[in-house]
Amino acid sequence: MLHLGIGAFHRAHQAVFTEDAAVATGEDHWGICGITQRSAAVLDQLRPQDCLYSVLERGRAEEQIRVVGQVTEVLYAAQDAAATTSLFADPGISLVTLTVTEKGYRRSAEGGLDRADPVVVADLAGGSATVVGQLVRGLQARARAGGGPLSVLSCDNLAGNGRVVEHLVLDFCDALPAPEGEAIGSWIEEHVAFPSSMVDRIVPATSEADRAVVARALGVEDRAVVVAEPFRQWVIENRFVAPRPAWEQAGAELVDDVEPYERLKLRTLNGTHSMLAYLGALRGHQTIAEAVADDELRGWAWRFISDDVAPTLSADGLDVIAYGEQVLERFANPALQHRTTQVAMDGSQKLPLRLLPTVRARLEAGATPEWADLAVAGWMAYVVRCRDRREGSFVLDDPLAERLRAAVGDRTDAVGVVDGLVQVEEIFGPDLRDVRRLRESLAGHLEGLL
Ligand code: CS2
Repeated sequence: MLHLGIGAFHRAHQAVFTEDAAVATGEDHWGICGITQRSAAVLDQLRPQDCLYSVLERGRAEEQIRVVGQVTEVLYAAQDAAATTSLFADPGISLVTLTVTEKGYRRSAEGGLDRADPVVVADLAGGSATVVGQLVRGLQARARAGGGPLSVLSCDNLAGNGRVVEHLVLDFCDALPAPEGEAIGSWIEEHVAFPSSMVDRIVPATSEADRAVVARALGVEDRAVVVAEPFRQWVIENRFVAPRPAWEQAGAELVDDVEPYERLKLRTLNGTHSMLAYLGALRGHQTIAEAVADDELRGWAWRFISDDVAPTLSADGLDVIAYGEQVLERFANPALQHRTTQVAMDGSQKLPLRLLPTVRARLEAGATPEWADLAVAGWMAYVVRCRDRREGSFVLDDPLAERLRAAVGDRTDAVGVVDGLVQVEEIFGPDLRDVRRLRESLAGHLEGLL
């Protein structure tokens, strides 16, 4: 299979499921060719060591190390564009998976292809720098070579991630010159499936201390160590048109409708993660575990889950309360040095997916989402703090950082900051800025936080 975005999460999650499936079934013909996107760093780490790497699993009481051998090659999209495109045409490839993070899809405020993005424009002219460009150019190569069906499986934290990819790919085809775009568009509709999946495993950034632990244990230097919690979950929409690994033999769940699981995970786990990241960072907590150990923050997180998130998911029939309790226990794992700043990254891409759906659903139900509003206000206070502090853990790492700085300006009053930030349509859409009681609730929380 091809994997776009071979970062730490993929290596601790999907590659592990794939190796476990190989062990369980004895079918060890699934190799992963990773296409790294942002830099050649992962390629430089993995290639010299035969693409082997270790997963340092840090449980509360014990840690385990396993060496994973499922990755067989790594390419760098910017340097190996031709090789990447031709791999799509390889009959040995039946599956493409993605973990390119929320910002990797380069979507417009409306959720479609951002045709104003200069990199997208360049790809429409023949490039393949964007993920959607790599997919379409690769599928064109496959179509030209008379290749067979292919499944494209997103493993990113987006609701309906398979639909998101399909929509972007077909949007890209529509934006191509007519005969070319129609030809590849109809080929894709006939030969490609875009199943969705919900993925879950906490994978903190690897530290030098982690690498030292592995070096002592293995007796070799592994420059590609990834760190993870013991827990992992993968719920996959059973909609494939070509062979795939038997991931269900490794504990993955194949379901007809994955969206209830995605909503549960995004709104409960990821929403609470962001709440604890921003409110925790503002209190000087370096890690999520420290934030959860703060009784007041844990109490607020619990109210967020039980009072605001749970009512929005009642129709899905999943046990939000039990899941929420498990999530807070996972967050409390002191062995994971999961930094609040790591989770705080890319807030402009994350809030619309993990916090604002809860806000919207509660407003539509006529309720005031006190705790979800507190989480959003926490993000706003974090943006202000990054403007004022610009050091240490307060650097605004966000693709819209400049937009956000401009939206906040030099305002110091809560009402002014809220009014500035709710204007950012990529985050709040065209509607939420006009919801007076939301603005008032956010300003009330933000006043206290500032
Ligand atoms: C985290 C996620 O950094 C973040 O935004 O909320 O990476 C989270 O750790 C994973 O989704 C857990 O499955």
